[in-house]
Amino acid sequence: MTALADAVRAGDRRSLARAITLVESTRVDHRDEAAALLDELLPSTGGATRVGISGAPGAGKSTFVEALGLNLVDAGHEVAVLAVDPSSTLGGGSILGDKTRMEQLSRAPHAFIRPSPSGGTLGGVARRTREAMLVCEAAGFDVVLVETVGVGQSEVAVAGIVDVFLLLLAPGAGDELQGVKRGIVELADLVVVNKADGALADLARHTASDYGHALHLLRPHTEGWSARVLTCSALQGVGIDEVWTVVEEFMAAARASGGLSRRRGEQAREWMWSEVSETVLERLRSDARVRADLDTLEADVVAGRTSPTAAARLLLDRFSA
Ligand SMILES: Nc1nc2c(ncn2[C@@H]2O[C@H](COP(=O)(O)OP(=O)(O)OP(=O)(O)O)[C@@H](O)[C@H]2O)c(=O)[nH]1
Ligand SMILES: [Mg+2]
Repeated sequence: MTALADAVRAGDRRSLARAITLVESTRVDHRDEAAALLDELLPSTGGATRVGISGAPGAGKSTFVEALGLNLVDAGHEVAVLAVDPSSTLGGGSILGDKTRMEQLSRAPHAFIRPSPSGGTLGGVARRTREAMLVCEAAGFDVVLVETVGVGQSEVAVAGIVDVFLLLLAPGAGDELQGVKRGIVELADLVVVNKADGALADLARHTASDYGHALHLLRPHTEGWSARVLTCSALQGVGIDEVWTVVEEFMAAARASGGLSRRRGEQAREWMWSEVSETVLERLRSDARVRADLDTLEADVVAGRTSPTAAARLLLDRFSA
């Protein structure tokens, strides 16, 4: 693991990819290796600006990430993009589409794009993404962009691993119509109305001012920061630099107030507990005493002969006996 850690830190791309594959693996022996690797890498992490980017399907997230990523690379940044899509499998569906949409960025030497595979729980997706993020930081990336689709719960998980959470919207519809849950709007540190170009420009401005008013009524996601609303056109590359300027303002304020280290500390604490929950559950499920007559017990629960609560207690008692 030390050799792999050294190669990651030296910026070797193949080792970076191997390291991420390792942290994504669910095999028990791989989990142990991944933990050792992350321990080695930990002192070299923490140096990136971690940005979560969410929005309904078709809002233009991938186009936006590509435009922002290219600007950042041009400005001398090293940019890693992690695309979280709990609904697709590795190499499947929309991830492949994203790859093509981020065609230029994926060819840029100072950028690295990596889809996060689904499979397993949402907590698992967040865990793997978080670990992949740390590996990227150790490899020297100073910006990590995490893209996720804003329809389910994945953004709540993603908001729990980033420094700043950006919600990308298309002009027009209110959040319900865009399939974005109110709870997700509440997580936003920054709302960006995309597609502010051509015939949609006016509508984009209206949408932005609507959100400006709405956000005034919400409790800010980050203490001491009122969520900002901007417009941009990812397609034409207009307004992208302004978005980054606000991200940097956010980071500067969060560093100065101590909010950034508090947030990261809190995230690490929560991560520890979700790690505990996941691991306990994995061990419980594979425990011989638990598995003994599991089929019968489950059948009893299904048939209503045993209550779920009683069955759960029985399993837990066996496990902790
Ligand atoms: N007019 C206009 N169209 C845009 C803009 N940004 C993206 N689009 C278009 O919107 C469509 C969806 O863009 P994507 O970047 O794939 O959107 P996405 O949010 O990543 O979509 P999913 O990954 O499927 O959730 C594409 O046809 C883009 O060309 C923009 O700034 N202006
Ligand atoms: Mg996309």
